[in-house]
Amino acid sequence: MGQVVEPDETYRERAAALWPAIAAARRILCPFHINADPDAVGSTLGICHLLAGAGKAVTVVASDGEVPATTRFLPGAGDIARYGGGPLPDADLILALDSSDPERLGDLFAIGRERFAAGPTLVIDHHVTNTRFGTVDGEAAGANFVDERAAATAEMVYLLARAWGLPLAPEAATCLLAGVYGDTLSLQTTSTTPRTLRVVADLLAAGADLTGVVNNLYRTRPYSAVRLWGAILSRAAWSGQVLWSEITPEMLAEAGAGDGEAGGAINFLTGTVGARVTVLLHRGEGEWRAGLRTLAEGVDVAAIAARFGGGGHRKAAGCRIAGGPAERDAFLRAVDELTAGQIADCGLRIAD
Ligand SMILES: [Mn+2]
Repeated sequence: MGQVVEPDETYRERAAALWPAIAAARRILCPFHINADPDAVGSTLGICHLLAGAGKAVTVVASDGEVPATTRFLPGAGDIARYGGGPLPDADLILALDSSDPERLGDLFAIGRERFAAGPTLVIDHHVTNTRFGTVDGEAAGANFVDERAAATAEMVYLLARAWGLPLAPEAATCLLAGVYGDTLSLQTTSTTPRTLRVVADLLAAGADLTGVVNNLYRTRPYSAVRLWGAILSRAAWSGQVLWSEITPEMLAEAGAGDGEAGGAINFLTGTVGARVTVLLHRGEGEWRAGLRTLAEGVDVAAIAARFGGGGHRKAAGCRIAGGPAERDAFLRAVDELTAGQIADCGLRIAD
């Protein structure tokens, strides 16, 4: 197969630290976060295939009961359990991938809070805002591996698989490729590194279905999504140098679309000339769920989202805003001010 990526010292160490809890477990519960994206589903299904190959009984669970349509083609997606409340399934170990904090696991965490606290719970993630909620024997050491340099949690899973010496079947490779392609917008984000590309090369060599990943994640969409995108784009407006739009229940009903069908619209808007930050707001019950993106140098939307109790990455983050249109507008003004402050702080000239 030629050259392959070697996991570095950190990965070998962390892989060794994580392994005892996995080795001791027979039944492993792998929940992925609410409003799942291809990295959440792909990294989780990927590790599921790897550990199933190692003889483990692995159950993958969608914390909010939803499996995004773009990921339903992934090998094993048909077996994903959809959490609908009630006690957690029996398991010797909880393994949470791509979740920056336990609240991202929604009701599954709210109801299983004691189970999470008791452990063993392992956390593998690449979000800079990760709260290290993993625990084994009451200790966080050895229960959390966060690599904020990884473009996707799926990139981490590949390197861990190498460090663990687990063989990678084409099914697992396809799931991990979907994770990397999802979080890097097909290798376009600034988080994409030489290592990311080498991992992708290895995944393709292992038989990953590139055409399936690209078609399902980026090329095909239902007509309802086209209608929804039209509504989102037509509402795009400025608040200072913040470009924003929103998704309301009425818009979804009119388009006949589900919330997940807006996926990608925010990244399209982010390319708008003159936008320092782009905000896409999803209207919920008495609150807004805000996605933030930026292409601007010196702007860190994770820091802005953190001011509102959210988190994420420097160039892509999210948070929740309680209230109605007045609170939404105040939030947008605050984002504009915080952005201007960040640009001033990093010494860049503020362009008019
Ligand atoms: Mn991710």
